[in-house]
Amino acid sequence: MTPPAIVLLPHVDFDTGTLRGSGIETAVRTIADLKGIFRDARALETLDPKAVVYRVEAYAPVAEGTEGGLFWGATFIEPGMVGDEYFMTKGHFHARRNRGEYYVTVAGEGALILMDEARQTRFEAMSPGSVHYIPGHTAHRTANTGNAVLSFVACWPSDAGHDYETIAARGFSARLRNVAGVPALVEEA
Ligand code: S6P
Ligand code: ZN
Repeated sequence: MTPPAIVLLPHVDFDTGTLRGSGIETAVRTIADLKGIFRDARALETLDPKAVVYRVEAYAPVAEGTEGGLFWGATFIEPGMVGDEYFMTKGHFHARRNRGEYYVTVAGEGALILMDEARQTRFEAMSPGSVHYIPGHTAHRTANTGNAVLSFVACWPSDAGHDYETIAARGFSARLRNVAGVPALVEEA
């Protein structure tokens, strides 16, 4: 009789959020990938285009677009600034607007910036253990406001999809900037 196949389950390191195992896909976003995301284009030009700003490790046990499935991911944002803005993710709405998501912070300090479809923007402080529910119809972006890597894990529906175009075209209505040493949302003019 053939012995049952040994399935190697993915494994999370709870000190760092790192995912290990087969089938984990990694995406890297460098300074060069983030042109147009930060307000200070001159400050961006002074940075090494190849420098990594963030990395995403994702586990997709079902095909993208599958209804009823869930994906798991971990995001790692390096500490750094572009002018007075913190290193941050591109940000997106889910393509299927009503799909929500959970984030749980593993390490570091940061902010989850949320914007609804009426372009009202707010943020939630992220620190180890903080649980963030991102409702549907809400664009989300994370920024590293600390001096060490910010890492968080995420779980979202496999049919959520990602709409980056809306944010690329119009951005968020407010930016998280270092104002007198403190992260603060500043409305776009
Ligand atoms: C996916 C989830 C995260 C982000 C990641 C990077 O729905 O929200 O895994 O993909 O934090 O951000 P972005 O905006 O570049 O996808
Ligand atoms: Zn998302």
